[in-house]
Amino acid sequence: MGMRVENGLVNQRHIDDYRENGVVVVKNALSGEWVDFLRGALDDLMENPTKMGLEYAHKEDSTRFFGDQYMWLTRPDFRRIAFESPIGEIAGQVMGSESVTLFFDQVLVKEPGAVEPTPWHHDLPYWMVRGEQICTVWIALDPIGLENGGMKYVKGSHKSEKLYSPTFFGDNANDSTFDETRYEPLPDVDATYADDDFLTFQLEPGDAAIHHARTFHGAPGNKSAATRRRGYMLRVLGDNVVYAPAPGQAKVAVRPDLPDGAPMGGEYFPEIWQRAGA
Ligand SMILES: O=C(O)CCC(=O)C(=O)O
Repeated sequence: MGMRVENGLVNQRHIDDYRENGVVVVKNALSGEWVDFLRGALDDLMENPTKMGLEYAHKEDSTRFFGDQYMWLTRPDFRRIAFESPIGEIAGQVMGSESVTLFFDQVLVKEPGAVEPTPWHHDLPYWMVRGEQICTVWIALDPIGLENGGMKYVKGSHKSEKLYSPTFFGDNANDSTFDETRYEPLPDVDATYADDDFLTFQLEPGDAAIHHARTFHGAPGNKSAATRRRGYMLRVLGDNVVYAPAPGQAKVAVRPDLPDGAPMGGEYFPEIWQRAGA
């Protein structure tokens, strides 16, 4: 693993596709060594969740649907992934930013038989930030397709500035403070869009799907009998992203010591990548 080098994984097609569709896949974003390292960290985390850890499964016939967030704050293994893996650089190249700031890390694991879907939503209304260069790098740690809960995206949905209410995940009221909301609910996405408006991908371990914070996305449950669906997410900020706390956003582990409207940064939101020469 070692030191990060400027990698050649991102080309102009990735940048153009991300801009046009609001999502793009970078194949083999992480090496097999990183995938093994992440899987090991995740195994341990599932036994020892942080205080942000949650069990989302709520249906009687479901299996485990586990999530956790902000792991890097307390765990050296997740800190290492955030700071030393190529993920930050890949995000910076795809977004076209001068630098990348770590917002937070997250995992979501749907074990075979975890039937709960991930409801359609977009991320920005959940988050205490405002800006254009905000994205998620979603890393597959298993072979993942629609059958075992692969994500679906609405092509180009990031282009509208309009924001919609956050949606509960797994019916679990603990995952947020959505007591007030400023936005109307997201329309019925499945009914509103045509088949060719949706993008889905077959991901292999180490592949990264990068989506813009306004892109609509959701996922079915894991209907596979044997294939786990482990996803690791790094949520990152490019240039000109500011702190924008508001009612109705998701619960967070830490807040920046900043006034509303100040550029995001500080010890809990560190820079993880800078463009060479920037
Ligand atoms: O992994 C999932 O099912 C949902 C992930 C998600 O919503 C996200 O990465 O923003």
